[in-house]
Amino acid sequence: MTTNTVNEAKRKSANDLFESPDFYQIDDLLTEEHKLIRGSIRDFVKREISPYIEEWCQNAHFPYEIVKKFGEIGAFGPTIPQEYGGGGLDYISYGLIMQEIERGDSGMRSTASVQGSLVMYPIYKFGSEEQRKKYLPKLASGEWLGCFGLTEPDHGSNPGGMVTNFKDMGDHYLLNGAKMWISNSPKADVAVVWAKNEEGRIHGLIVERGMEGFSTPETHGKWSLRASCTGELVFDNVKVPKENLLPAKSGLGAPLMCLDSARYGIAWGAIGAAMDCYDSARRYAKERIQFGKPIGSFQLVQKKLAEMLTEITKAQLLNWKLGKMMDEGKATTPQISMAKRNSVEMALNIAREARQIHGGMGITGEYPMMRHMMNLESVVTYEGTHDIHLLILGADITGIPAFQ
Ligand code: TGC
Ligand code: FAD
Repeated sequence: MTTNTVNEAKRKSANDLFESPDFYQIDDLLTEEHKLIRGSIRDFVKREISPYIEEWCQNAHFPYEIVKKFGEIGAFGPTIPQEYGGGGLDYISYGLIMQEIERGDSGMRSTASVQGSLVMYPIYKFGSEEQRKKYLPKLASGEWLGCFGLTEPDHGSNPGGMVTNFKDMGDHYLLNGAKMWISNSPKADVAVVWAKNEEGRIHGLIVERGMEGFSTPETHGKWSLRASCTGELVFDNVKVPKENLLPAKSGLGAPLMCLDSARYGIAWGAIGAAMDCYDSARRYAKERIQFGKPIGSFQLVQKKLAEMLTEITKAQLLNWKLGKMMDEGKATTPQISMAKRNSVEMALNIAREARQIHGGMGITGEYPMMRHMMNLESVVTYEGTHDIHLLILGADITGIPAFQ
């Protein structure tokens, strides 16, 4: 990309005209507080993300300064109680925050959802009171950045097979192994790491940057989530203090509970990416003239736009209901899988169709579709692949797990 093209992309994204569709008056289901929260995050994205995101992605740059800014606007741990620095908000608010941030960029939403759902949530849910007090306020404010280490080089969809392990050495634990594909890892101050003890039981451990034998090499060359940093976690005889073990829950169910919360956030986030693509396509269809008319006057273009709006509206309603069930503590893992899977597939389809409406211009950084599309190729894989979520639903429907 030439400097001129980057500048043009910056100029366009700086002038962020985004308007969200609300075809079924779903705003009527939101409280005034929900709308205020959504508005403030939308303004933040227009001010702090849209003007720069194209350049960050083109240069594969993670803007570390965004961490503190996310802390200031309450994007980290919105559902964690206020006494620990969280927002004390409901799950609809959490969803709306993820939706607005991912409307800006999925990589930015990754930074926020890992910190809230995968780092703060396990410390809050499974941590001791001392751990909560030590870590949560600093993570909520963005003073510290966290990451979540579950996936390993040979164990992605099947985390239960993990080989990362720790031994009880009397006054400390000795941690060995490696994690791969870890969002935030190269810059993280704190890692929540899942590892097996000598009996093969999975536990969560809090590992801090600076512990001897702990390193976080960055993964380069991604075509997706280029504004998010991704890396490994390598543990070479790391001495972890005993007070860093999360005491309240062990077993694979503990990290899977965290994933429920993060997958819920992704279900909303992906709608944000879809809305951004739809909004750009709607605008372009009215402005772009071919054969003497706006391309939006052709039936084939209208079909694309009508189908996009239909799918966004269906996903909005599904997510809103899921949010209510989350607040009531009734949402099940398969219900969350259905929403994550539906939203991401819907967003990917809309990104592709919206790209087509923009013709050749659609492949440039002047418009957001290619960036969203490439980002969504990670979103459809992480937090459980599209097919794993289908199998979670299949197991729920039939009572027969088909994972192996
Ligand atoms: P399975 O036998 O089904 O379950 C093992 C144990 O866990 C219990 N359990 C749960 N407990 C609480 N909440 C849940 N949601 C639970 N789901 C299961 C279950 O009852 C059982 O307990 P027990 O006491 O009987 O042992 O486990 P399985 O090994 O057959 O695996 C099932 C499977 C494949 C669905 C699961 O492992 C899975 O979800 N795999 C996908 C892995 C995944 O999603 N990884 C994500 C890594 S993190 C990430 O991608 C972050 S990206 C973030 C970003 O940048 O935004
Ligand atoms: P595999 O598990 O090897 O799957 C490969 C293919 O096989 C997939 O299509 C899958 O659906 C299919 N497959 C596997 N098992 C079955 C089966 N039983 N039946 C049918 N099909 C099957 N992980 C973390 O722990 N923390 C993070 O912060 C994190 N961030 C990530 C960021 C990015 C950008 C990416 C790309 C990944 C991240 N991940 C993270 C890892 C992510 O969760 C895994 O990539 C994902 O769970 C899939 O694992 P895998 O890549 O090893 O694929």
